[in-house]
Amino acid sequence: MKIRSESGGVETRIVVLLLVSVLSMATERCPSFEIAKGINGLDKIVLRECRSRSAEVYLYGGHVTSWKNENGEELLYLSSKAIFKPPKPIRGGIPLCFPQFSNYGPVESHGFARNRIWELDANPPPLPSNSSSDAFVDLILRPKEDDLKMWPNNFEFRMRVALGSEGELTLTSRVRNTNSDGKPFSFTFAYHTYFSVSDISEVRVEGLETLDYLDKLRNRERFTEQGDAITFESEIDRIYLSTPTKIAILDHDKKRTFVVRKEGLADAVVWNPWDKKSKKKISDMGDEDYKHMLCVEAAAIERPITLKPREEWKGRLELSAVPSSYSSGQLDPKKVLQ
Ligand code: TA6
Repeated sequence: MKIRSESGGVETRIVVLLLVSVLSMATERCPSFEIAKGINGLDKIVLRECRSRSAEVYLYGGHVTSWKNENGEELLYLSSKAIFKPPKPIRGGIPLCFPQFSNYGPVESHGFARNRIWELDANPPPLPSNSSSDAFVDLILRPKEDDLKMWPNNFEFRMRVALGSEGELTLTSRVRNTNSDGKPFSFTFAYHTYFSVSDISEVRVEGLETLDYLDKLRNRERFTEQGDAITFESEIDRIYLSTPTKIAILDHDKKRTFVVRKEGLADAVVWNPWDKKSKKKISDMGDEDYKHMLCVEAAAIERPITLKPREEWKGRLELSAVPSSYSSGQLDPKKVLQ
């Protein structure tokens, strides 16, 4: 753009002013943390990272419902029919299954943490973090009277949701046994993550090859994964046992790979309800939605976590979305396990 002298002067100033305001807006807004009213007036936290990446967490369920990349693209599936009204869990995003995964215990399926109102944690104990992020929020859940009737244990469930400088989304959970009667307790757990995919029949999951799994569609019988990657052509509902800490979901159409890194969570659940179950059994999910979602859930199921009073467990999930070419080589299970 050629700037002429006299009028050129004025134009330069305008350009500079524009640049300054864009920059100040950008620096002002990022990284940032904002409390806002979400669907049905439920409180949510909006995290923003500098390059227009963002994440949203509802206090209802401590539930991450959105994670967007620098192009503003949504990376998590959230059902258009999701119900944002207690006690119905929100369909999509990252529901938290605690103190019980599925019906592995005495309380309601997937536990009660996902349909309780969490609080902002004003003074969380320090959390050594290995990722640089200033956009984060700390939440806390403690049992209410009704919860204690169902699951008679006192606990503090703290969770930090952080949006990293490379756009990675990290959820770090810390569960502490605060029973004053000396009683230990055990629980199972899952980050029930719904990934948004372009076309489920074009997706493959790497990192679970050769592992044993419990197949919910076959009475939770134990089988061994034979394939060199998991691909999808029908309903799947499996708990993969003692998996590597890194799993990849390759979405060829989108030339995107989700990398799931996990700590303190030995297992991984892979779920897609496919057409029949979506239509017949899952009213808060669109009939065709199964084509655009896949749950890969970092979990602790086979060996429940047991905590004595004052003991604390930490379970960390880090999600990143990278251009596909990066991944497939890197995530050869043999290499990953080295
Ligand atoms: O994680 C897989 C699974 O346990 C499936 O069996 C299916 O029930 C899914 O969770 C959804 O559960 P929800 O209670 O949210 O409908």
